[in-house]
Amino acid sequence: RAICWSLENRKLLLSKNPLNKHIIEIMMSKQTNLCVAADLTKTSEIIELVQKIHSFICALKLHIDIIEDFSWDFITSLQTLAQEHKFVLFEDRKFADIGKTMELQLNKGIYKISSWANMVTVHSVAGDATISTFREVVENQNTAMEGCLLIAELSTEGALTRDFYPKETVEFAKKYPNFVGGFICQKRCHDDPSFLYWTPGVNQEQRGDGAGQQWRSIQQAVTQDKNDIIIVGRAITSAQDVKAEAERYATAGWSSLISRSD
Ligand code: 6AU
Repeated sequence: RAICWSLENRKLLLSKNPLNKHIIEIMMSKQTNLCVAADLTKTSEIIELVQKIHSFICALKLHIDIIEDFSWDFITSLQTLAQEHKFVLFEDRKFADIGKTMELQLNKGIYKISSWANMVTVHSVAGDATISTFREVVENQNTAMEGCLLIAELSTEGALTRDFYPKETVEFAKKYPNFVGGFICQKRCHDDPSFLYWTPGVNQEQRGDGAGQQWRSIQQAVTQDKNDIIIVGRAITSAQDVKAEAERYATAGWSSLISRSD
């Protein structure tokens, strides 16, 4: 039987995974498949950004270690905004070490990521034992963590995430369907509609940043490459009118997603 990729049809399947259940409900109620990458270095800049764009996002992606004035008040403010305006907090930490180190990096240090992030990114390069460590962290009650995304494919020129790599990454994810919500990929890397496919490398105007990043249009990312959620950073955060640009990306992203039949 042909797989039906419409969100309506996938909702039940996606809801088996706690992270995807949370995300799909937000996506459908706010009608957005936009995740904004808030790669800003001051907490006030991030809060100001969120105040402008909250209606248009399903997830806010952070790199907590680039922030120069980190504080717990900042985390509390973000959590309040996330609760009120319905989006998930996504720490793009790209864990890639042995399980024990990953556990410490999730739970300890300055940022105590597992206490506030609903989701994180994990590289598959260290093998699937790291993912089983992740499961233990998620199962701990004192955590905000609902699941993770595995990095199947990077957007940069010359990335080594090619050949067998995305396929083997998918094999790991299949072992932990309750904790792995999906993938960071360039092209949909698996034919299973119970995962979500998140893609960075999206910019409607520019094709590269001169430092290895490769951008393509929303149409390419969603319609041709068949990803579900677009991750957009500088195209929105550096725009003159951030709010209008977030709305433009969200509208174009959503219409590409819902008009896709496969
Ligand atoms: O739109 P940009 O290029 O300003 O930002 C893209 C964001 C950045 C990267 O750290 C991240 O997406 N990213 C990732 C993620 C999400 O894991 C993987 C990747 O292959 N490429 C990429 O740009 O915050």
